[in-house]
Amino acid sequence: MSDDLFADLPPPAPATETIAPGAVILHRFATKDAAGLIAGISDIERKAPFRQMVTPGGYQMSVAMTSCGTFGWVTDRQGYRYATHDPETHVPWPAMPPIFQQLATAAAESAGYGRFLPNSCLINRYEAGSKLSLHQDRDEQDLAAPIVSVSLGLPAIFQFGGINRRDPIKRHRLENGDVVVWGGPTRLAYHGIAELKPGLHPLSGSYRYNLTFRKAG
Ligand code: MD3
Ligand code: FE
Repeated sequence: MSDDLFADLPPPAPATETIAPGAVILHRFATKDAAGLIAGISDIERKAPFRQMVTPGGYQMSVAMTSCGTFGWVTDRQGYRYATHDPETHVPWPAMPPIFQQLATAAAESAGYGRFLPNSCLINRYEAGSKLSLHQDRDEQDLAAPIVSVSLGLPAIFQFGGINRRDPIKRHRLENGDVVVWGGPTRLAYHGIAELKPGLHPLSGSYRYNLTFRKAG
């Protein structure tokens, strides 16, 4: 009889996993904050409801979005952009809650990017069947600043390619509390989220949320 109960299992994923130059997954970095972050989302959505926006090409997105902070990301038939006011309500986006900003700053620091002070947080809400097609994030003014992303609730498969659309794609499972920091050479990498599988999460019910912190303007 083996006295090592774990002898047949693969080693656990390291807490900090570099998946490409400049891209670091901080596994479970936000797990302890997850309930507080989801409470923050509920607060924000009362002031700036989730909405499924239309792309410049005329397709309605399956992901519902809202924002907080000085700048919010919006899309319509005119194009993609950052705006200081919610186009639905014409009021400024809700302030970024201190726990949001503190987490983003701590994660960037932990991943080796000095002092990161985001002025925008895009909040994505996925339900079963929602997906985000392969894209680049290049609407931000300061492309030298990293992006910090926080996964909450149901798990998803993250698709991560290269700088060219046709570069091979790697897949990573992102779970509740996982934080990813993207900067340097991967800041303009193509990425997406595969169709969300149905499920129930104790903190988020049938949803997955993703926060992306950006230096937008
Ligand atoms: C790699 N969100 O909001 S987060 C987005 O899970 C977005 O909702 C996805 O892509 C989500 O734009 C993925 C991971 C992510 C975010 C930004 C990146 C990866 C990135 C920017 C550059 C490279
Ligand atoms: Fe993106």
